[in-house]
Amino acid sequence: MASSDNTDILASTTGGTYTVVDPSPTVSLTAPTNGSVVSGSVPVSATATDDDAVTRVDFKIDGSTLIGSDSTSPYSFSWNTTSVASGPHVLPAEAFDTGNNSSVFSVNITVDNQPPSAPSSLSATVSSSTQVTLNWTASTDNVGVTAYDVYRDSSLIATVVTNSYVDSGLIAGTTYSYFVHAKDNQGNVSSASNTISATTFKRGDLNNDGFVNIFDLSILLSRWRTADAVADINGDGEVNIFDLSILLSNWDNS
Ligand SMILES: [Ca+2]
Ligand SMILES: [Ca+2]
Ligand SMILES: [Ca+2]
Ligand SMILES: [Ca+2]
Repeated sequence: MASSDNTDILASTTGGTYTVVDPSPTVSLTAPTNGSVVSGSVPVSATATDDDAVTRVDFKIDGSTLIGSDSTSPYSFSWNTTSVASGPHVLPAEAFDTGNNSSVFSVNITVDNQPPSAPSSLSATVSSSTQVTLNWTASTDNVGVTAYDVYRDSSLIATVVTNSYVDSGLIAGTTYSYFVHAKDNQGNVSSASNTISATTFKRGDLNNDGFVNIFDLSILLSRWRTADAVADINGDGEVNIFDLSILLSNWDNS
């Protein structure tokens, strides 16, 4: 005969041999949640109850290495996840009662303290006096790349999710340098890509040969009254007298 409650046995029996069962605690991990990705220092927290008293809750990563223990509710501690390798882990919370009976509640988590690989093969294509198009080879990550930070002359100018960016509104005939960093969902940042420089076209230098001359005038006239982006120097949507005026005012005699 077994009972789940010591008091019941004493009250209702008069003799014989009995096995007294001391119920184990109930325990639940409230943070981190099952399936979550964690990095850096994270709060670990459990709730536990017992018919008598919970004496402590132990946290053992992958069931082997004790990473924390708390004897008072809320059963919690701050865990520095860099103590384990990035990747999937099992995080159990084991609650003990005064009789040293225990129960375990585990969650599966992924630790990600590993930054993405650096973006590579960053290239810059100048398409006008005001615009540079950047392309690079995508980074990889142990969990996933979520964004790229684009820097112009060492200042962050954009955060994009694809591996290309069009930098517009630039100044004609000016050299800019660019590099890119990749980020994952945990904010781990890769090292920088290669640095690439690009010089926007001189204003009116439509064929980008370094001079504003008859060749550019020829291009402009051949695209007269169209919306051609290269010949529309002032960007008003049409190749017209204003663009001709700009071209002539930048005319190179050399
Ligand atoms: Ca108990
Ligand atoms: Ca990562
Ligand atoms: Ca030219
Ligand atoms: Ca125009």
